[in-house]
Amino acid sequence: MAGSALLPSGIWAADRYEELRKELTPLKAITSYNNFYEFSTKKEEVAPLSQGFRSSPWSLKVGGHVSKPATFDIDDLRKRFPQEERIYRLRCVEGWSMVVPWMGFPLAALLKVVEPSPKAKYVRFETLQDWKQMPGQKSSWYSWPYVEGLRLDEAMNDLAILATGLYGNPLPPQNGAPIRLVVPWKYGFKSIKSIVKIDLVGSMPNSLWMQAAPNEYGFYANVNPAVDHPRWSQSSERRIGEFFRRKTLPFNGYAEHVGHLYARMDLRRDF
Ligand SMILES: Nc1nc2c(c(=O)[nH]1)N[C@H]1C(S)=C(S)[C@@H](COP(=O)(O)O)O[C@H]1N2
Ligand SMILES: [Mo]
Repeated sequence: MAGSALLPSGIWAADRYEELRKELTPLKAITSYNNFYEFSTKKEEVAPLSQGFRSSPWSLKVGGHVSKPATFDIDDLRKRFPQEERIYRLRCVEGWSMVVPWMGFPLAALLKVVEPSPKAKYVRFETLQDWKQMPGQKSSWYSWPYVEGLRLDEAMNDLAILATGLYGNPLPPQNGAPIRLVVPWKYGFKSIKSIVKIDLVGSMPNSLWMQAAPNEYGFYANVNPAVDHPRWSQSSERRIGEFFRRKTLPFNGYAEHVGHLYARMDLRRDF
């Protein structure tokens, strides 16, 4: 992979990249402690239950308010968009965190190819629906398929990527093979896995978590130590592999890159 040769340019270098590299969570932990409710709500069950998942062939349909809707084959996507390494903090809304070396490309690069029209205000993402492969989807507790969304300007921010790998190898099923979103300044649930469809839409998408518990999981879900979850504090987190809790950073440490997106918003109300 090209990751290490490509010394992160622009905002990367500024983001204490080499320091984060020293904090990497081991591959073993990243691939065995997973939230992926389509397989199981128990983190340790996800990896074993997902091993036979068919992530090839795979196509990703991009449409909605765009001038050039298209369906991409995953191998074409990998060839068309240069894969970069991006080491990001991942903060789950449940209060734990990791540091993950993703491989992927900016979501903005894909969106530019399909050319969003002026009506496009939000981006809506959808995970595969196939209960034969994903036993968790037999549960009617959640409204499948898993849906997530971003405002268009958030989606165009260079930090938002579509990841296709981690630690230099293709994504394993439990981490969202073959392609998933990674939005490092938001709680982990926004980073939707195993995406089959992306639509540019005019109004705010209704995500699976907003439908499940609107008072607990808002659309924005920016990591914010000052706004507690109704059932627990968000001021600190447990980094997997560490003993002491550490302070949670505003926007998960990415405030200088994304803070401007929310300048005129009340982050307590729009959580
Ligand atoms: N389709 C789908 N995407 C998902 C989830 C899920 O259950 N289904 N869980 C989310 C949550 S809560 C987190 S914390 C991250 C976990 O990603 P990881 O297992 O790669 O660490 O994936 C997110 N993406
Ligand atoms: Mo999460």
